[in-house]
Amino acid sequence: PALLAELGLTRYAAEPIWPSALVAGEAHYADEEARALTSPIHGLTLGHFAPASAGIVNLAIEAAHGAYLKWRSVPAPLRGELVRRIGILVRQRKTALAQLITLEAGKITAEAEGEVQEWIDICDFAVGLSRQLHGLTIVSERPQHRMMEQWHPLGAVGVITAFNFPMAVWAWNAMLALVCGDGVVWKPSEKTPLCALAVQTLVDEVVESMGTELVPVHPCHLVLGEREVGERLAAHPLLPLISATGSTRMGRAVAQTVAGRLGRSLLELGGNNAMIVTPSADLELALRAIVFAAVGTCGQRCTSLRRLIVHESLIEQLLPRLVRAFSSLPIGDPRYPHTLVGPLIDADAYWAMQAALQAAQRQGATLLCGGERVEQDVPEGGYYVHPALVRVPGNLEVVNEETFAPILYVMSYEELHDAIDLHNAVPQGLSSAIFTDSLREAEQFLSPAGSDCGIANVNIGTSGAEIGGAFGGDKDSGGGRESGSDAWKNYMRRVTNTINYGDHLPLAQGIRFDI
Ligand code: UN1
Repeated sequence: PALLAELGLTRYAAEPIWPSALVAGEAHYADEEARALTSPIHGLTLGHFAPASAGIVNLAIEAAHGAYLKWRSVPAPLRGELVRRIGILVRQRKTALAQLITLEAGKITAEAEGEVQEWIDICDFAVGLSRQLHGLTIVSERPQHRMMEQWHPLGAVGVITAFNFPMAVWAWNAMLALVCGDGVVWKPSEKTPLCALAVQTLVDEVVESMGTELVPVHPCHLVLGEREVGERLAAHPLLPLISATGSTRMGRAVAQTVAGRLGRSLLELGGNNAMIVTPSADLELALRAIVFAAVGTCGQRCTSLRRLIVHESLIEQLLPRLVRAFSSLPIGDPRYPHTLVGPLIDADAYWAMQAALQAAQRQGATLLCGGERVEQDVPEGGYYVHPALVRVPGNLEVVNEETFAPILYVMSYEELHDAIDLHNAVPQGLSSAIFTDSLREAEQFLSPAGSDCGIANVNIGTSGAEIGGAFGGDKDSGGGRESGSDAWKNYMRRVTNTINYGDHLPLAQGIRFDI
């Protein structure tokens, strides 16, 4: 109760059924059948919520579109002021927000706080950006003409997010969309509605505290629900951009619906991230990077390390050390400060992990350690597992799939070009890394003929990207780029202007058309 009070959630969480939507700061309750939400920590029920009905979803989309019509004319630096104040309140509530992430998504405290920090960081980034939404000026081929580009707000943006980053991924999208002058409708994962209610409540509080003179409308809205709600967003013509994070299967469905109406989609889908460890690698660094990337967030990041491609000369040395590291991890209640591996999100995730391990062994892999459920010294009712290390001869069929659990497949290589081929021979292309002290090897990995991922790192792991870079990957990872760099352009529309300040009307390409 103290946590809910600190997050301004008392009034919602006290209800037998939580609101299905927060639209313009107002709670809406759906008649649909409610479902119980349990915590991955101990399986205890946290509350109930009903998916938003079609009517409520439409209301939220129309509210976001209506908001955009006003918000687009507020000068961008003033839009940035809203984001600046959101960032201040997030800082004040950082601990409580992180505790809620831990409770609902099962993340350990340090990683939950890291996630809230990502929100704070993207606020700062977006505030700076609010004075830098600039276009080019271009010389014209015609005398006394000038060309320029402007970036205008795009409209209302539909944001669909996953359970594993229940706040940060929305924040990457929403904080940029806000400074870009867009409205936002958010459908979070049905596994983390309470985090979403806390986030939306915080934004609504800031909007209301600023008064209608500074912020004439509520630009952000929330709808809870399952796949059907996401489908409604994807199909709606008032959402020119759908930004969706989740599985490749989900992304493919969203992309097809959005493309059918010629909308824009920004997709952050699965990864199958690998690290190459070469003979010159600093093994101490590599070991730490491997363990954090493979077992952090219990292997449930889209950037989690799933494949380790090790030079054959290192295998004998590295494997026993990895087995030791994997076998001695503090696994348990994510609220305890010394825990490094918390629970899987739910029973389905546990069974998917078991199925993958069995398939791997059927296909010729050897389980080196882990995979089994931890039942001692962990809260009853949660799905705690020993992270698994699996020796594979190469990219087996099961290795091509992303299993959202802590399984690390280890394979060996002889020549770097073979390692790069193995690296790229999966359907996904999100994040990648090489550990090497050889400049040649590092540059080869980063070159056009190297890693085919959207993120390629040297001497750091695959996960834990900073917000300043563009985040995303290619192939089955979806092709979208969010967060830093020039990802803001996704949330705006580009307009090319040509201005004639002369008293003639020359036509481009030298065309003569005298009347
Ligand atoms: C995700 O798992 O969906 O790079 C996002 C990372 C985090 C974001 C991951 N900054 O691991």
